[in-house]
Amino acid sequence: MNNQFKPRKLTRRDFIKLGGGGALATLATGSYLFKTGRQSLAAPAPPPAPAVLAARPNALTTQLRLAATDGYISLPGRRIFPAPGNLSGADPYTDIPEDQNGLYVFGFVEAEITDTIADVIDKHKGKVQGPAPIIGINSGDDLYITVTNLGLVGRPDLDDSHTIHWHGFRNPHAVFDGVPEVSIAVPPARDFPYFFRPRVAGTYMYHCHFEDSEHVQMGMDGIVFIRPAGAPNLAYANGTTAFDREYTLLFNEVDTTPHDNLINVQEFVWSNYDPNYWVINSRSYPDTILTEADILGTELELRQPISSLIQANPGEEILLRLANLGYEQQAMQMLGLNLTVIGHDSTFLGPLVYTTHTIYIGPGEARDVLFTAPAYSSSLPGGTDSNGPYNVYWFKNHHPQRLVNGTQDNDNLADSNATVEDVDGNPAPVGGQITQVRVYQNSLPEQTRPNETFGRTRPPF
Ligand SMILES: [Cu+2]
Repeated sequence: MNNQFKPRKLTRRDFIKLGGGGALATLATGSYLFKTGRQSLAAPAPPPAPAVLAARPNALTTQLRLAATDGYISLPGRRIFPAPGNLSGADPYTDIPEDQNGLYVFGFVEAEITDTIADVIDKHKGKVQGPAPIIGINSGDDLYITVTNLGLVGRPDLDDSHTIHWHGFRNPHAVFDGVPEVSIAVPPARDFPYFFRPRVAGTYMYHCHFEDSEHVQMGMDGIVFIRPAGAPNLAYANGTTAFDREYTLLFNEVDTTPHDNLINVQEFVWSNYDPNYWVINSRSYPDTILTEADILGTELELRQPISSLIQANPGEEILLRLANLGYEQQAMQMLGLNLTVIGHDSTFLGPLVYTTHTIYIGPGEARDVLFTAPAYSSSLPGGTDSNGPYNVYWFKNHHPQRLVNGTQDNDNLADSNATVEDVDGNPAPVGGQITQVRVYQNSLPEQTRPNETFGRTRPPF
C-alpha cells in the first residue's frame, strides 16, 4: 500500500499509452483514468458501501412518465377563449378561435407509464400544461422517470430533443443529469428512462436542458422536492420544520415575443429579452388565486391546473416551497405575516434560520419558508368564499412593474391594464406575481397533497 503516492502530471507518453483514437476521445478517457488511478493509490477506498447499495428494506420505487410537448396556455390579456370560464362544448384543443391569442409554450405533462409511445402521442401531443407536474419523493426511494418526446404540433419542422435536468441534485452520473452535451437527449418519438436515488431533503426544481435558455422560457420546468425518510410532515429531518400544509410556488417571468416568434417561425435575439408577464405556477394574477374547484370546466383546468392560492386554518404551520426558474431575481413580500426561512437551495439553514417579510430569490434558487397562520379576526381585511369568512394576506412581488399583465417595463401601467380582463371578463387592474393567503375559521379539511385547495373563491357558491 503506498500512502506516499504523489500526484504527477500526465505526460505526453502516458497520454499516447492511453490509446490512439480520436483526439477528443483520448482526452476524455485520459483525464478520467488519471483521476481514478490517483484516488485509489493515495487512499485505498473502503469496500463499496453495502449498507446503501444492498438491501434497503423500506425503499420504494416510483415510476413516472413525463411527455414533452407543446401547446397554448392562457394568461390575462392572452386568453384562448374570450370567456375561459365556459368552454361551452368546444374542444379546447381543436376548436381554437381564429383570433385566439393564448401563449405558445413547450412543457411536460404526466403520462401513463404502461402506454406505448404511439398511445402517449395520441393522448398528449399538443396538450401542454404549465408548469410541469409537482414531483415529491422520499429520501432513499428510487425514482424512475421516463421522458417521452412527442414532437411539436405547432412547429412540425423542428426536431428539438428534450431532457430533464434535476437542478441542484447530487447526481453521481452525468448520463441522468440531462445536460445534452455530456449525456443523452431524447429526440422526437423516443423514450429515455432517467434514474434518481434522492438523498438530501429539500426543494429543488427540474427543467429541460436542451437549448435551455429557450426551452426553459418556453415552459419546460417544474418543482421537485425530497422529503426526509419516514417524516412526511417535516421539510427537513429536524423537528422545527414540521408543517400542516404545503404549497409549491414556481416563479417565472415571460417575454411573450420569443413565444410569438417561435410559433410564427421567426428568430429571437435573446439579448432583447424583455419580460411582460410575471407568473406563479404559470398563472398571472387574478388567475393565481383560483382554486381547483374554481377552474373546473375552464381552459385553466386543462392548461394551468396548479393553484397558487395559499389557504390555512388558524394556528397551522404552512410550508412554502419556492423556486425561481425565470432569469430575473424576484423579491417576494408577505404583507403582515412573519416568514421563517428554513432552507436555501435544499439546504437546511440550522442556526442560520431567519425571519423576514421579503424573500429574495434568484434564477435557479429555491427557498423553504414556514409561517404560522394567525387567528381569524373579523376586524382584519378579508372576505367570504365557499369555505366561510377569511382574512387575507397578500404575497406579492415588491416591484410594482411586475404586478402587471402584458406590460413592457416603460409602458403606462394604467393604460395598458385597461384592456386586460380577469376570468370573468372584468377589467383586472393588477396582475403579475401576486397571490393571497386566506386564513379561515378552522373550516378547511386536511390537505392530502401539495397545493391542494378547497372550495370556490368566486360566487355563486
Ligand atoms: Cu426541451
